[in-house]
Amino acid sequence: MTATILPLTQRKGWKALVTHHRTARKWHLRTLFAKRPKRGERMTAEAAGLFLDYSKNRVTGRTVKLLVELAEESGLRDRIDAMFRGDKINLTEDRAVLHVALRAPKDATFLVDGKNVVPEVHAVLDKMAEFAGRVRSGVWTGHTGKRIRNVVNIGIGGSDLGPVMAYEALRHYSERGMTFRFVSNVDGIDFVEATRDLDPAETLFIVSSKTFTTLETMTNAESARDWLLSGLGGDKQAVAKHFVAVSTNAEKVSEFGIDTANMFAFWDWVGGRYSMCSAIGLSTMLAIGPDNFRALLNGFHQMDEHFRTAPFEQNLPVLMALLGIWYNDFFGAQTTAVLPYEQYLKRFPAYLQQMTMESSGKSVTLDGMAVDYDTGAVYWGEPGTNGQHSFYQLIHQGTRLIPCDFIAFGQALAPLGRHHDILMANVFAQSEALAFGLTPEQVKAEGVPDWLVPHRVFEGNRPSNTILAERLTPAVLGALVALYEHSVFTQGAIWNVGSFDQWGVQLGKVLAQRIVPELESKEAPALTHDSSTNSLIRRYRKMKGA
Ligand code: G6Q
Repeated sequence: MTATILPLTQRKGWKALVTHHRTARKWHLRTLFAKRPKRGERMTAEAAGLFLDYSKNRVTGRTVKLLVELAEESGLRDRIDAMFRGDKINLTEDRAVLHVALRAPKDATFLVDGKNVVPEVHAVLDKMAEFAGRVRSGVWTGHTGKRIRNVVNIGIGGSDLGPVMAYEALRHYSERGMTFRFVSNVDGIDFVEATRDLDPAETLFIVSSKTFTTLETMTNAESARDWLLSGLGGDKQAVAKHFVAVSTNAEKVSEFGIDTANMFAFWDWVGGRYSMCSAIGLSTMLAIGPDNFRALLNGFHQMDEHFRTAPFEQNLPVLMALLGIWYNDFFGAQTTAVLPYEQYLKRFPAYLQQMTMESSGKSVTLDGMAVDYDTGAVYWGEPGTNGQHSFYQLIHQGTRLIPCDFIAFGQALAPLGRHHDILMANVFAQSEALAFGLTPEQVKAEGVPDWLVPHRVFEGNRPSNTILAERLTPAVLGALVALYEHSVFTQGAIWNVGSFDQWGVQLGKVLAQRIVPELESKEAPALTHDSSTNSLIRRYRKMKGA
């Protein structure tokens, strides 16, 4: 499929962009807007409840055309079709990549090895809904007959970040009579703090792990079992009423002591960081209820369909991906800031960090050749307006180019006096200031003394996207997450990197397992690491009195 596609920097579209960039880098957004007064109305696109204004980017219609041509030449259309067809596009793990099947309607067909997986997806969703209904209504009780009031999700990485983000984002829709906590870190503090005020008799643990072998998760799950049993008098039967599992590994689940009847399955064609629509979303469903969870899936599906069918020049994920490539590969931008003006989205940047950086943090192509261009940008961000009083200074006046994604909503979920207008005024003011800045003449006209002028000048020309939606609903959250998922996919297709493996994560899993016995052994172990690691291990053993 990729055989006929040239290496990126040899593609016609790439070369055309290199030439185009020689002129484009001299443009200023002030001039671009002055020349095309309707730019702000025209450079927009809309889908699945999201409105994208990309006019404050250092591009013209021609730039977008060239970028789209690059996408076409890079075989993006074929890649999209291959993903939706269930081809094993995760080459290094020989797996299909079908998170889109997790949010497909019942009558859809998605084939993995010739088998339609949609019925299984819906069977699990129905099982989750039935379970969530029983817990939320109090029919499912704990070992002592008490109602479940606390849910603790134990998982890490892809088995944690989606659930935490979605819970925080959709808190407005959540069952307020229940408490939701998320334990991920192997640092015992995470577990201790999450459970210190909970009554074991009212607590349900969801052990979420695709492999059910992840050291952090299994360590936390074991501590949870001890905590529960010591709180409930040691009767092992209690585990069945207080533990459920979300996993692809039934054998390990039952080895742990969880009845596989209380296991919610998913499949190897669901990548960890793309799994929040699978049973990994069980805590989300418990919090917001099955109907809202289905609305969330439907929002994802709307964006999936848009991505699959819309022409590239109107395709939100494709446009955002191409703009990212423009700054990353041609302007040398190293990072992208994601700035939600919505407190409920406070964990969204952290969630995106995994999705983008684990997927695009690659330096060889799918054929194993070293890339000679930059791949994944560093993603980071904080909710507005807090960031404005901290790191925005560097975005406005620093030496680095930091493209920003502003995310905001027309209506507040909890309207309070003038708050929302003030919040929104800040979003618009920031993107305006970043784009247009303040010239020395404008600063002088304010009566600023000459010596102070350079400090008060804002060069402007700092690009941003603004994403607006009516209201943060479950469906809009789904569309927003899918927007970034497909944007990452598009960039991966153009960079020709494997967006769906994570060997870097795998390495960490193996290395720590090797050192654990060296820290725990009674006898001083024979250490064969480098001199730094050896002496750190010795120092630690001394500190803990070993
Ligand atoms: C995600 C990664 C990684 C994974 C965690 C947890 O794409 O693969 O973050 O989700 O390492 O793995 P388990 O779900 O197997 O515990």
